[in-house]
Amino acid sequence: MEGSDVYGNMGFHQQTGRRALVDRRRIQAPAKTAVDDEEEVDYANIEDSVEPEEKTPNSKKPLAEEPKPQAATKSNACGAKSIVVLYILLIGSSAVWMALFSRAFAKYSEIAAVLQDLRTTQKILQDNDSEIAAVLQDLRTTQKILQDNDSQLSALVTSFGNDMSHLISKVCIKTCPCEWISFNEACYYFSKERADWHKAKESCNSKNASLAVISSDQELDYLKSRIGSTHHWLGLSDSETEGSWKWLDGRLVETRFWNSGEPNNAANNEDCGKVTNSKLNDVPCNSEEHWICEMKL
Ligand SMILES: [Ca+2]
Ligand SMILES: [Ca+2]
Repeated sequence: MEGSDVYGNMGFHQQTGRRALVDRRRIQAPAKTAVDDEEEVDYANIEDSVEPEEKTPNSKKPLAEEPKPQAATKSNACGAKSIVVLYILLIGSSAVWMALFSRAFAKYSEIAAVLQDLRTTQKILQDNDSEIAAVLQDLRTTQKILQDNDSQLSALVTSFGNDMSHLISKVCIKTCPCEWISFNEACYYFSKERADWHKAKESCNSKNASLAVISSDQELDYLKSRIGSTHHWLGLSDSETEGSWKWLDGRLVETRFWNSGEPNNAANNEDCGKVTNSKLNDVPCNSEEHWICEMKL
């Protein structure tokens, strides 16, 4: 059919015109863009859209109306919306990342401050440890000194105890009983009561002592100084042999110890001797006098 051939030629001319229009746009475009690609896609769509027209030879569309780029305009709007959405997403994600980064930075700052505090605390503890170690060392040194001193003190106490025991033993030996007086390693007892010579002698014996006997001028002078004006029996008599005066220890009585004119054996009854503030005198043994007991240390 000629009509079909004519319409078919018209479709061919329409395709040729559109391709020429696209080629001009490509030539006029400074560079290939995504939009151009879309146009190419549109071109294909156009071709596709033309094909049904080939199948419908009755369609009569003017050549000038077909090149309208409606699909390209829609694609550009859709791309712009996508770009806006992308920008919005990019801005939103950037804001989120900024917020997260700010929060992380704040946390990092807090952690850094905590770490700094921990380091400071650790340093303080280390310093305190050093001080404590020094104090402990001083304490150990002091403890050792105290232990050494304690050992020395224990040794001193032991030595002191031994010395004290030794001294006490000596003091006990050299100490006279109560109411006794010490002189030249001897103890003397001066009686407050009076008795005859024999009772006086027994009294001294009951005290593990004896009537005092004189061994030196110093002893006689000492006893005289203690009795004052009173008279005291001593351990001397001539009861065994008249005129032979002896001390109770068996020694003869020294002549120089007698008072002047003594012993005179007055009334032929003076067989016992006593001491006065003027040396020795013989008197009757039944006379009642004070007496002096003597105990050797
Ligand atoms: Ca006589
Ligand atoms: Ca006489």
